[in-house]
Amino acid sequence: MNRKIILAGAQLGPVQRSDSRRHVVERLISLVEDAAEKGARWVVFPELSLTTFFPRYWLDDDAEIDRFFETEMPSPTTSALFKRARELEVGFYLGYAELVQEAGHKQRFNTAILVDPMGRQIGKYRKVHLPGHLDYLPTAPFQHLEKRYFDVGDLGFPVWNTVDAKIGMCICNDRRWPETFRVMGLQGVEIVMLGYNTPSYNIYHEEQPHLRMFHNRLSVQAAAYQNACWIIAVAKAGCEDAHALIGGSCIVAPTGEIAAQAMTEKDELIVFEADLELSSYIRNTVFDFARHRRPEHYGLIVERRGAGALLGKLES
Ligand code: ING
Repeated sequence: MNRKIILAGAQLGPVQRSDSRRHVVERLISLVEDAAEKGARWVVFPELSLTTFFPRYWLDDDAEIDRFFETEMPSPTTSALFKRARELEVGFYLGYAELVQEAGHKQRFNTAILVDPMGRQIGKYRKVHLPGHLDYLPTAPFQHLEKRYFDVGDLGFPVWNTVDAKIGMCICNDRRWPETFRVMGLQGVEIVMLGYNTPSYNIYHEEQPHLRMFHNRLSVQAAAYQNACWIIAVAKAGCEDAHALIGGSCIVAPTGEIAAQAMTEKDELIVFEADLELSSYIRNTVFDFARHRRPEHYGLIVERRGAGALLGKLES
C-alpha cells in the first residue's frame, strides 16, 4: 500500500530591504498557484519569507527593529496568501519574524506556522538554535545578529497529526543540530518542513564557498535518513542588497537521497510525489528506535550544554 502525496518547496529569490511585504506576498501567491497547478498538497516557503534577512544589519532603534516583525498572522497583507491557498486547498509552511506583546512584555521570535489545506492554522514553531552573535562585530563584512533580535524559541519541536501526515517544523540553523530531528523522530514525524536564509560567506573565517552547500545538504540528508522522514528544505536565495544567500532548496527522501532540487537562486518551485510508506522499511529495520536505541547511555546529551562544562555547575 502506498501513501503518495505531492510536496513542494517554494524557493524565494532575494527580498531587498526596500521591497514591500505586498510585493513579496504577490510572489508567494504566484508560487502557491504554480504548486496547485502541479497537484501539490503542501508548499514550504523560506525562513523570514516576508522581509530581507535583517539580522545582517546592526539596528539600534527598537521601532526600526519592530518594522521587520509581524504582530498578527495572518496580517492584512498576508491574508491574501491565506485566502488563495485555501481556495486552492494547498497547505503551507511560512517563516516570518513574530512580535509578541503580553502585559507590557515584548518578545521577538524567528517563527514558522503550519496552515493545512483547509486553511486552518494548526501549528507554530519558534526557532530554538539561534546562530551568530549578540554584539556588533566591527571587522565583519556583515553581521549575523539573530541572538540580538530573537528570543530562543519556547515551543519545543512539536509534531502535528495533519489530515495527510505527521508533520514537524524547524528553521535554518536548527537543521545543523541532530537533536532537532531526533526529538521529532521520536514523535513519529513523517515530513519535516524547514526554511533557511544561509549567507554564502562565513564571517568568522576563510571558508571555501562550496562548503556552505555541502554542509546544507549533509545536514538534511543525514537527518532524513537517520529519522526515516521526508525533509523539504527551502531557501531564500540570491543577493539581498549585495549580500549573497545560498540556494540549494531540496526535497530529501527517507533514504537520504535528494528527490528534487532547485537549479537557480530565484523564485523557483520544486515538486516531488512522495510515497510516505517509503520510510516504513527504514523505521522498522535500521532505525527501529524502540529496538535499537539505548537512552541509558545518552545522558550527557541533555545534561550538558557545552563539552566539559556541566550545565549550571561550572558555567559562568
Ligand atoms: N543561517 C545560517 C544557517 O545556519 C549559519 C547561519 C551558516 C550558521 C553556516 C553556521 C554555519 O544556515 C541562519 N539563518 O541560521
